[in-house]
Amino acid sequence: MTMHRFPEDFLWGVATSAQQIEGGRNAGGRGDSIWDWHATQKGAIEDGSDPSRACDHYNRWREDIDLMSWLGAGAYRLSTSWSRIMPEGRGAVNEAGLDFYDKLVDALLAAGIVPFITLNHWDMPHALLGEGGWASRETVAAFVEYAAATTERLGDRVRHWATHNEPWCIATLGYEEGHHAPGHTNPAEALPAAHHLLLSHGLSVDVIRRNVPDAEVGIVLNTSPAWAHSDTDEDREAARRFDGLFNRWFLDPLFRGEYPADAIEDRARRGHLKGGAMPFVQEGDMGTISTPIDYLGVNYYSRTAVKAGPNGDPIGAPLVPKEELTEMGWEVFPGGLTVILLRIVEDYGPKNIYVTENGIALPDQADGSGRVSDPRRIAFLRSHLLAAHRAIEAGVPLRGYFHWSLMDNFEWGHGYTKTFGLFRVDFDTLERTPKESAHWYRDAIAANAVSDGQ
Ligand code: IFM
Repeated sequence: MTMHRFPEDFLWGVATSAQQIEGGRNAGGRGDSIWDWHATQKGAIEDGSDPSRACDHYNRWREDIDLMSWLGAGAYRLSTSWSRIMPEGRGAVNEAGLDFYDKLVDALLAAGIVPFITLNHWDMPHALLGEGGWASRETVAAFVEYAAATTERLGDRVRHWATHNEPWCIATLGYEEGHHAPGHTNPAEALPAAHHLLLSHGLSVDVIRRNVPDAEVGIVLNTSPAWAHSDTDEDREAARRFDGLFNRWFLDPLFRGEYPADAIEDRARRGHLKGGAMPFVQEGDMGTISTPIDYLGVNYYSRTAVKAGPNGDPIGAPLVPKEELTEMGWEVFPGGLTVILLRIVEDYGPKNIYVTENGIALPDQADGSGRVSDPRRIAFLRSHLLAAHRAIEAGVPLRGYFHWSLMDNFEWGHGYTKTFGLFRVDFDTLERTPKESAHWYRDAIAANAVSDGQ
């Protein structure tokens, strides 16, 4: 058995997001978000639930910081709720909303936990939807206002900021496929939405730097290496297309200041861009989007094995039997983390990288005393941390790892049916109980090392 030691300053963390844990829907002047509204739409949430109470973190945040201290976590990735801070999306700031995060940040720092704040983890104020949400360029200025107000208040204590979480999900699942809020199914909205997200990111980077001494500013992308399902030309071509639309559509503008030409052609062929034109891209936008950042947040859950569909369009088709997939239907493929990290470094050269999310949804049955034995999560953690370690050895500037998630929470369109937490949450009593994986992670953090179990 070999112990694989991490760098001395490696940050071990856990991650959550406001909408998924806070609850307190109308508390302290908070406005509704698009997810509060989306959850009221028939059939939008698998179990008919909503995030109004979620984990009640809004009232139990002290207890949740104690959980992190028990784990020995050095960092916590959270998001602020735009609807709590600016209930109308722009304009008036809700001081009570900022007060909530003020107290939370102070308590985290007092516990020796470094806060990493993401400004937009999908919960845009519902008031902005009337103008088109992210499909409208007007939303860009609203987001910058919110970023300014939030960093002005918290920037004296919080150094690490991310603008958006997983813009692909917002644009594609929200505006094209309709699985996420606001539930639109209009492919013509997805690319403008993605562009406005990126533009608001670029504009906010400077604003955040003005408000935060010694700031570390980045953005968080969901990444997945594309795997051709077979060695046929068709499947290889489909994998290239998937990579263009999923990974490079965001990485290229951020690091190279341009959208990938092959992916533009693919979109145009699918009729999503009339004549290949992108009228939503205005002069100067690409320079703004590619404003240098301090770190890239990489969310990694799985590779994507891709088959060619009827028009050659990419179709995800896992390479392993169904029984081996997670509750989300995702393949466990730790090697993909090393692959994507190496590729990002080689192709884009970010200064620093954090794995800002990585985790697994399992059936997680509790026994009579609420105890959860989750050996598959422990195996997942071990194999992915070893994959991250291999990347560090190969020269990737990986500075930390945030497990998704601290605790079971509101998993968007799946409601409370998918559990990713290190801590089990009983959604009747709201009691938190460490799963066996929480004990394992705690030991790994204390050792600053992971054994390969051999
Ligand atoms: O729960 C989500 C999170 O909000 C964004 N990344 C993926 C997680 C699991 O689906």
